[in-house]
Amino acid sequence: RLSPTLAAALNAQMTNEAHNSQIYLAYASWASDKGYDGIANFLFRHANEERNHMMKFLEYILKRGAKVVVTAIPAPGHDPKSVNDCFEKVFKYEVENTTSIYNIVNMSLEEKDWATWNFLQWFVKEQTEEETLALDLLSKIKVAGGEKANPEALYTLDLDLGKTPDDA
Ligand code: OFO
Repeated sequence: RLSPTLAAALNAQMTNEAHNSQIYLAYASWASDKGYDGIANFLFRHANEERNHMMKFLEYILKRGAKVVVTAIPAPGHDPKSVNDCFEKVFKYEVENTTSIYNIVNMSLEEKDWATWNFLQWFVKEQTEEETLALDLLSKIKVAGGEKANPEALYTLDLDLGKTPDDA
């Protein structure tokens, strides 16, 4: 059985994942409105991934005999100012999420709850991949000299992201 401390932390993390899903939904809608259909497509798919993460936490909490607490999800905040700003923010949120997951990994270690420790390793790997992806997209925009300097590079990025396959 999960300790009350770990159950609370995992429930909070479940809400974090739902919050990230809302952020990606908002950014995807923003990108679509700006005519960046590929970027929107990528962000909509990512919103689904975050929702799947939320479900993984929910199912794990239930499986370990603790209570799932579904709460309100904070609003996503302001729209990005540009594509660069969008991916800067995405990277920032992913780093925050990684920190939050590492904290729970640490708690599970302290409690010697190896099942939870093991469950979280999937997320440790996933966060590394998501941070790398966001950094990679940011550097593609920057190498091209920023979106203002080179709208064609942005156009290519938009096309590429429209083709990125689902991976969650
Ligand atoms: Fe849930 O992986 Fe991003 O935040």
